[in-house]
Amino acid sequence: MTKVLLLHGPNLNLLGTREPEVYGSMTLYDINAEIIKFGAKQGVEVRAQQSNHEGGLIDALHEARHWADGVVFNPGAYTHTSVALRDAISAIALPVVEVHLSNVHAREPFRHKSLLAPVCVGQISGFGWRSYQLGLQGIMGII
Ligand code: CA2
Repeated sequence: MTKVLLLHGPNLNLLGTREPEVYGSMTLYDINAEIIKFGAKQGVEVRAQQSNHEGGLIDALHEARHWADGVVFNPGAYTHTSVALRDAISAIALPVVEVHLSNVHAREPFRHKSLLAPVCVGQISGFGWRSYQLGLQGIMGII
């Protein structure tokens, strides 16, 4: 069975509590449940994790080498800053798709640049929680 890591970065544990106009009203639990259900319908096992720490996200990516076929990753603000996450994505040699709830290209200029997108198979941004669903469909096609 195909297995996918659904990985969420910093502050995404707060989804549904603040800024619904930017990030929607679903909680992280709700989003995970939708994506796990969607994956199961397609015969894909989705395991969800979240960390507020760069090192925790790096560890999750490293561990994914041993069990996952691909990764759907919302790196949050680390998208725009983290050379360490970029190196981790390059190192694991698994397909990773970068996803964002909001359209980062329509926001502040500092969000337009992703250090991670060049080492990902693609980037999906701006479709709310459905960005994760589109990301999963994309990674399934690649796997
Ligand atoms: O749009 C996205 O998914 C982002 O990855 C979200 C990050 C942001 O830094 C990226 O530029 C784009 C921020 C996540 C913050 O999550 C919150 C959730 C609830 C309340 C406040 C923030």
